Amino acid sequence: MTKQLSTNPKQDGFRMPAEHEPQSAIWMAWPERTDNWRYGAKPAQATFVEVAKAIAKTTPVTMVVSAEQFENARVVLPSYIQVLEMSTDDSWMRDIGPSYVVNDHGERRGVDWHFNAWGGLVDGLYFPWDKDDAVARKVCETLGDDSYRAPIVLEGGSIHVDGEGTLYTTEECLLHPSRNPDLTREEIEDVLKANLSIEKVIWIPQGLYNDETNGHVDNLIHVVRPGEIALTWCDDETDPQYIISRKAMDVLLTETDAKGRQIKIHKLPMPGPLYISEDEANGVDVSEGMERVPGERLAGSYANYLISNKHVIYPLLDEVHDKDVAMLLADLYPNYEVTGVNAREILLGGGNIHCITQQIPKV
Ligand code: KQY
Repeated sequence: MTKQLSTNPKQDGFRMPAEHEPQSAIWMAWPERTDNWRYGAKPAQATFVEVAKAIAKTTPVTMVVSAEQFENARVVLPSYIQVLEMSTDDSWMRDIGPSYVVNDHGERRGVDWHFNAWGGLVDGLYFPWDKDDAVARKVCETLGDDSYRAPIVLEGGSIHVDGEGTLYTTEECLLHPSRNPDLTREEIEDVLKANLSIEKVIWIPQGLYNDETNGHVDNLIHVVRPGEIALTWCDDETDPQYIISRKAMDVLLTETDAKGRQIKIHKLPMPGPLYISEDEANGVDVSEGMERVPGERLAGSYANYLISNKHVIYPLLDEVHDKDVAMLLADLYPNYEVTGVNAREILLGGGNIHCITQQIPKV
């Protein structure tokens, strides 16, 4: 029987591993909402199938899906992808799934953050979000793992850890009035330290331009390995991303990580800039939280890739840069496989490959 624990991971000797550490599975959630995914979510579903197939080259994948879509998902996904019925409000497993922690005795537990659809009643993207909020606990329950109900609103995509004591996040998201308005920066740091056993938080001022998550860090940077960061870069001074990336670089160059290392930065080109077309915008049902206006700037980033058991799965977003990014990633990750998946449909929904996946560490 699994338990919801009333202690915290740090006092119990558990820490959050980095994404490059061994994983036993990747979990995803099937896209369905027609006010987020165009044309009845069919193009997005086809993309999720491709992402799942790519990940499954090195890591088993579980796809959770509603009762209504179970039959369809089972048919279009290959038999080696596990399909499991579970209710969700949308399909961003990075944000609704558990952040797993492990100890030195080969045990793992889930951290189940409060989820409020990226901003609750202040500037959230949909209502209600109770099914999403219940997902982390259900994942842990299904895997037979105990969990902690962490006392703050947080999405998994708003943090990156290096597994050696450092956590990267953005002020824009974690200090946003729609997340934990009653907590100070120091109080939020204390919760992160208690729940992930990190020692140092590196606060990057802002996330990617026009990101509807209030600047998730996983859409701006990725941790390549402890002490090394891939950062979305923009050389066009007239682009709003220019100053955002520079400010991020300033912080990363000024700070040292939890082990006292100077941080090495690898620049990732920015795709585009990319915009939503009229046809793409018109394919989405109208809703209050998620506006899709033709011509609007999309929050496209190559940093939104997944690392899974010596395999990097990255989004193909712009023919001008896709191949260079593959070469760059191959350089950054020697002895890793690098797979690109055409990811425009995920981008149209507001995120990318990292946002729709959640790793379960191997113990
Ligand atoms: O982590 C993410 N990028 C989730 C984005 C949610 C967008 C909903 N339209």
